[in-house]
Amino acid sequence: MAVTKAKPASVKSGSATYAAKDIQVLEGLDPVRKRPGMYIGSTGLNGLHHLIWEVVDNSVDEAMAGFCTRITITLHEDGSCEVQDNGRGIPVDPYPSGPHKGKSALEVVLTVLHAGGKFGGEGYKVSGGLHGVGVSVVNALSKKLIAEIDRDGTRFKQEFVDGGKPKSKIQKVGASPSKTNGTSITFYPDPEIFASEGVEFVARTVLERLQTIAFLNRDLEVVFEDKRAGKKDKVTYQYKGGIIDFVKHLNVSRESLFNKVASYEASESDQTLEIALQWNTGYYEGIYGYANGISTIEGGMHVEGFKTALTSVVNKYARSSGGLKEKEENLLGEDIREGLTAIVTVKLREPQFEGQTKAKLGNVSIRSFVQKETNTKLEEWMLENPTEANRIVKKAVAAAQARIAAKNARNAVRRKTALSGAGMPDKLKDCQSANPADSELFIVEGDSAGGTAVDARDPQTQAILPIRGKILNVERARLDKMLKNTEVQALITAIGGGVGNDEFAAEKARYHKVIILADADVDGSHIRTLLLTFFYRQMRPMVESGFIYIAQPPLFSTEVGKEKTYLKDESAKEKFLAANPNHKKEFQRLKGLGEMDWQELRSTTMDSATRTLLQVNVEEAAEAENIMSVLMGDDVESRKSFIQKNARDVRNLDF
Ligand code: 0RA
Repeated sequence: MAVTKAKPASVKSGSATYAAKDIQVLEGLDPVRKRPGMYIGSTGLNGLHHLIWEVVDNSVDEAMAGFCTRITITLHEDGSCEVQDNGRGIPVDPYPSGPHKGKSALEVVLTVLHAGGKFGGEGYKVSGGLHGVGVSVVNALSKKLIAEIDRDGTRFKQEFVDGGKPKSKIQKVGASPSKTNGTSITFYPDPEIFASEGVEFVARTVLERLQTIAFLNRDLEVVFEDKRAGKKDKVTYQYKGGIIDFVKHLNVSRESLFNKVASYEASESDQTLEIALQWNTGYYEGIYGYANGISTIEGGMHVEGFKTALTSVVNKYARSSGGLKEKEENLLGEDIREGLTAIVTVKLREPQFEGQTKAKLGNVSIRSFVQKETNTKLEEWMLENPTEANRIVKKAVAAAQARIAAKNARNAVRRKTALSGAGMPDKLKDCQSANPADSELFIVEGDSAGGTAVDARDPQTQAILPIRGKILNVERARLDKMLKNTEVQALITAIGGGVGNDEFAAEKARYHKVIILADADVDGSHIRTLLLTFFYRQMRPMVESGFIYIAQPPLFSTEVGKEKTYLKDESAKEKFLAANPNHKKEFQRLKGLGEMDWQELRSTTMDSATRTLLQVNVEEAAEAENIMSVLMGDDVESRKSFIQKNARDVRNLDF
């Protein structure tokens, strides 16, 4: 999912003694309430959860600085979120002079934008950075916030209301209940700010993030407690192995190539790296990059440096061990990365986040650092672990052979297309328009549904290609096999932009909407997943251009009088029942496209005036690829449990 990020914080070194005077002061909180999106990305659910990340990141910073071993996140029954840590406690001493004279440091941290330890604190060598817009932003967007600080045996408390207004000065409320220092921030998100999607936190979203934080911060204890009505849950994450455990966790559902996880770390002046990697017997690569604890889904310099060195180290080893003969070509990076799971986490000052979603690390200096360290440390690891190293080489050689086979298969398809001239596949019912911008191609599962779709279409702009899903469905194999499938060949010819990652040209595509129309059952979602993986792998520009869609045939039907009414999904059904409280007729759960006649298929699913389409983005297509590796992997148990878990709402299988 695309996450919009706020401005990265900068880190400067300052004086050795940290006191209130060191906290720099920029501005009040009004701008935050005026333009919340600027600070937390959005005011939807993403933005709401951003408030938690913001507060937690402060505690994580305290942990990174070596002062905190446990962070507890509690979702309270009254809708608030509490983040508690056993760090040093936010300073409470009053400002001796200046515009904030007399105010406590705590109050300034919570009421002044960009104030905080990150700007000048000696203890904060490396900052969480990206989320570091400051906890004052959380205060600004909360209807109430309570800060409780334990320092040197005393409990301090200060409360804020209505977007960060202090209710009173900081108070000493007695002795600390426990002997340790620490900070607790309890905030109530302002429902007026988060009006569009509400203020209810989603436990699963929080859990996922907290688990990642625990993996990235070895040994840090991260406790989650859900105390909300009907939700009771308590989970503790703590990993002695850190990112080694992270890699094992990512590979649990897969069959690993060997048991060991390679890992190394390094640091130089202002930057550090930690890398862990392992291969599985699958075909996909998963390199997960982090910079200062922030996920860099678009990659960046750290990941580039890692990939470059990995390619060179493995080739060097392959040559010297005889795994690769003298006359054979070098292995490509993609061959070596097949089945690789890796965590590349770096910490640095002033991280530059670039790219569409500000999730790509731009600092050039980190590339050579990661490359240099990987070159020496990974080579050492391979020399010390020859059994594992030889397996890596063997797998990469097999991947290279498969790559060459796939290329030959693509060339064969291309030659065939060229021989038959502009000849379109027999199965394709093309549209009359020759303008790609208003042409749509429906890929329809099954010949019979294909026939109905032909009747239902607008022949001017809508083309139909029936595809027999079963054929794809049974193949547990690489994409090169998929290319040998005649249905897929027809698809390539119909789209007309070529095939393969280097050659595909979206500007030659004959349709700017390619719409997958499959049944709402397990087979249907399997086919969707396969096709999405195919587009992601072989026609990625189609996905990047937003040309790939998923049709949304209705899930339910019911009768109103003599008329059949179709309802898109569960929420449409609920809305319908709310509007028709006396409706007694049953609801049918629609499984197949075959249950509708052509008029119904047209109005519910195909007619551009009345249908809804899901546009597929790159991350969703990438996720389909992950799902495919679970569906097609050798681990029967996780495949079974995955299908069972997702069978209730088969649409989940897509994303
Ligand atoms: C600035 C200085 C010091 C601690 C902190 C900030 C701090 C901030 C947060 C936010 C959440 N938990 C936190 N824990 C600590 C150090 C003050 C000193 O020298 O004692």
